[in-house]
Amino acid sequence: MNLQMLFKELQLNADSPGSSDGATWIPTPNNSSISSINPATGQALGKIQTTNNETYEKIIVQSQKAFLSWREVPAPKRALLIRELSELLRQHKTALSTLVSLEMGKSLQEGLGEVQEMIDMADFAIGQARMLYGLSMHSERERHRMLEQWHPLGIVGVISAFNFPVAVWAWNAFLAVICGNTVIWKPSAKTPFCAVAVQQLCLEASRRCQIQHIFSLIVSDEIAFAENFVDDSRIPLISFTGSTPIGRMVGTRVQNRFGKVILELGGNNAIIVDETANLKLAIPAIVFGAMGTAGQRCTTTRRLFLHKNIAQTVCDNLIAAYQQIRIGDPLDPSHLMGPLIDQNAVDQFEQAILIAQQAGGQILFGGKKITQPGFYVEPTLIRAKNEWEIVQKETFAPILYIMEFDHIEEAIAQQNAVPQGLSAAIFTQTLAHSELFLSATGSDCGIANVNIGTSGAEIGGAFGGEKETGGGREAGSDAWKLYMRRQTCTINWSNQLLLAQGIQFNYS
Ligand code: UN1
Repeated sequence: MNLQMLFKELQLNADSPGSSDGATWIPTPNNSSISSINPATGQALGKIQTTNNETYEKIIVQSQKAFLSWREVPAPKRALLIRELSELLRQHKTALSTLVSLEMGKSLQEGLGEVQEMIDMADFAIGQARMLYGLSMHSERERHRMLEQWHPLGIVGVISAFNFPVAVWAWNAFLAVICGNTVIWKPSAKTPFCAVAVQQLCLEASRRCQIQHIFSLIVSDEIAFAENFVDDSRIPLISFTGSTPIGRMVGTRVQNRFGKVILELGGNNAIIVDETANLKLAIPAIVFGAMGTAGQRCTTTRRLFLHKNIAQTVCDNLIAAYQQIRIGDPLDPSHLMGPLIDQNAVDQFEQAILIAQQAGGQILFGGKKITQPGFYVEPTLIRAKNEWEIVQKETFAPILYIMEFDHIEEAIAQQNAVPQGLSAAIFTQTLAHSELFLSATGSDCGIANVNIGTSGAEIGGAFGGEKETGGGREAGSDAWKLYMRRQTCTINWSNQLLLAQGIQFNYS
């Protein structure tokens, strides 16, 4: 598909407005704009007009107003909007996936996977709309009934990262909307065209449902603008995906105004391979986990713990696999790895390699940037030590630190010995090792897998992690509850006022 056809199908142009109130686009041609860069070439794809304060105010007011009636629409009917959107996503899957690969740099297979994740999430949310269950409890007082119910919050602000420029918004937005909220999306300034394309589909779905102002879009790369959004007390929930340092600021600011926050921050995910592991499963899982999305997933495998008896075999197999991986234009299906997002990411990669080498790290494969247009680097394997400062840190690049162990307990302790707690995996054929890893004394991560890598979670489970990963949960299971407020109700249908705990309060 050539660029012109792609832009036509997704209704984009080289100077698109980035502000939409969910009914229409709000052009701000004289405002500043941001350029979207194709990381495979370093060339600009076009410009997006940023949102100014006046437009922001308009969008907030419309979104607040729309919420007042949206909350009264029955949840299964709200799901019809997501159903229309899921039809449009299916129809434009190839085009949107191509745009994701073009603007973000992930392989087309992974771009298709990302849009499929949106479609899966839509199907999940449509069903969930009929299952916003509350509990009923037995009151300690006779002829009393207790129950809890769930109500929508209002505006949900979604701040998403460049690495999953569309799917992570969908995890949040689809649940938020079936729960009766309206959504304002602030995408990464590195992938604004993906957001504009999705917003076009939202506008079309809204037109079909004759509804307005449910999905809004704001675009900016200014810190003051982002701070204003995060501090805005008209937004009861902010869901933020990004780095731990920025997440710490977002979390503190939202908490300061007693808003709710969902944080999905950095990971430092490790795979343990024990002496009984099936290496036919382990090797491809490690390779995909470490270099998929060029190491730019929050679930990327960054550390590898190998039992000393199989360490050499695994390293030899990994080097052989790494040699076969073709790197280049992500839209060429023979390339399994594309570029990093920008020059800064390449600099961070080089810096991390240098620091690891200075600490005594031994490079087994890669370690250099690739000198060609675009932001390409070599996927890298380094023998390292878990306690090194650089290994303790998330570097958003395809660097895998390799460590050895003697005992499984030691491997699990090392796996946990980082500030982050997103995703962990073990490869083993030993039941006791797998059970230990999954027990309360095992992995401390939000996601713990057996004979499956650290990345590539399905939407059906709750996604998120502990410690510096921020504690948020998104997507499946009961994550929907985070987009609603819980109300506990006690109903007295007797003819006397009974106080709880048997308290007597007789004054006549
Ligand atoms: C992210 O990197 O922010 O589990 C999300 C995975 C994907 C989502 C990653 N389903 O790797």
